[in-house]
Amino acid sequence: MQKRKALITGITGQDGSFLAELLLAKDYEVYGIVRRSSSFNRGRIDHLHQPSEISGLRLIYGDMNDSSSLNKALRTVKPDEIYNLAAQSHVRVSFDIPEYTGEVTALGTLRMLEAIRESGISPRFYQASSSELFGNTPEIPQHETTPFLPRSPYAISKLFAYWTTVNYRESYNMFAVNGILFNHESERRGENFVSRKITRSAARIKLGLQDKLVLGNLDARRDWGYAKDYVEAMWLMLQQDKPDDYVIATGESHSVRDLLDVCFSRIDLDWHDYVEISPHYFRPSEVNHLMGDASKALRELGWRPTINFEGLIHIMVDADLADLQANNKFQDPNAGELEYQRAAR
Ligand code: NAP
Ligand code: G4F
Repeated sequence: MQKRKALITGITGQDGSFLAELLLAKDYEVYGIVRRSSSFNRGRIDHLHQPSEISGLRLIYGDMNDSSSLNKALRTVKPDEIYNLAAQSHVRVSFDIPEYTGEVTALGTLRMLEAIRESGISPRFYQASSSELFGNTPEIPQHETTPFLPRSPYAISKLFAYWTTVNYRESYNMFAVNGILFNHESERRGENFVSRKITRSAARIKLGLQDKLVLGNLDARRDWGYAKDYVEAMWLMLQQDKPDDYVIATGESHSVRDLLDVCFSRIDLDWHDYVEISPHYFRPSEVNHLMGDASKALRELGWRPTINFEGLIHIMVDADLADLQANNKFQDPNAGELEYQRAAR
């Protein structure tokens, strides 16, 4: 029997790497679109990229801002499923580069949907929508019918992508779905998102590599889950009889302060001794409280999270400690600190 073929945009990111692992384990042929970068950007998928004849993973150069590369990828791969995970995904950064964020995150999705329409094939399409769509809605918890109130160029770009996906489903009868995923993290999370910034810094502080951690708003509340659980939900959405949109969340919310408590107590330190607050890390407009109601996903997809908040933060800080120790990054206390502080936005 022919293997099913999946095409993943954003395969080099946190979710792309976990999704590629999941699909390879399900015996898919996996194709990933990667963009050219001056420094190596495949650290998260290196372990999967053995000779492709063995691993079933193949990488193709392309970019969400380059329609012809998307058209070509569809023509050559002819995928059964497409997972559109590529985005400029950092909310704070989207205020600095709003136009670029819109290009990649909003128009990039439109380009991919148009490429599908023009290709003459009928792959199932997953769009990486976000709880940021809900913004500062007064409704808590948020579910599929909660009105959207986006608060950043990122969220507005994702709103465009969300409605474009719905529109292509309704207008062209495409199997196109939105996964409205709440925050999900892991040991592979980018180091400038708050969870990983905290776990990485805590591990560095524990090993004497860093003496302070500078953060922004500690009162923001998020519904944080484990990325590995969430990619399973993406796949499930594309296995249904009919296309629909689903909220994926744990149903619990915690503040950034709670995250500091759990993380630092895991390594027997008191975060109050190390954390400083800087206006630099506040956003022009903040999303205060996100908490999702994933009961539709539980009912229709049979999906539920397996890792709770505390378990997630423990996985992350333990992995950061182990990584720093294994790579002897703790032997020179000054190495890389300045560079690290600058990069951790
Ligand atoms: P991530 O780690 O930031 O990964 C983003 C991916 O997009 C990377 O592979 C990146 O490539 C790629 N990309 C960026 N610009 C591109 C372009 N112009 N052309 C092609 N590829 C491009 O994000 P993530 O956390 O895995 O999230 C995956 C998706 O889910 C994103 O769309 C994000 O907005 C959305 N989402 C995430 C969460 C969450 O909590 N993680 C929640 C809801 C929705 P490089 O490696 O080359 O930079
Ligand atoms: O970790 P964050 O940067 O994630 P944010 O803004 O919630 O966005 C993430 O989740 C979305 C889903 O809801 C995704 F769509 C999006 O792609 C991304 O993955 O910030 C979380 C909270 C914010 O309220 C922020 O103000 O942490 C607060 N925070 C406080 N100090 C900080 C910092 N955030 C960052 N990145 N850095 C800080 O120093």
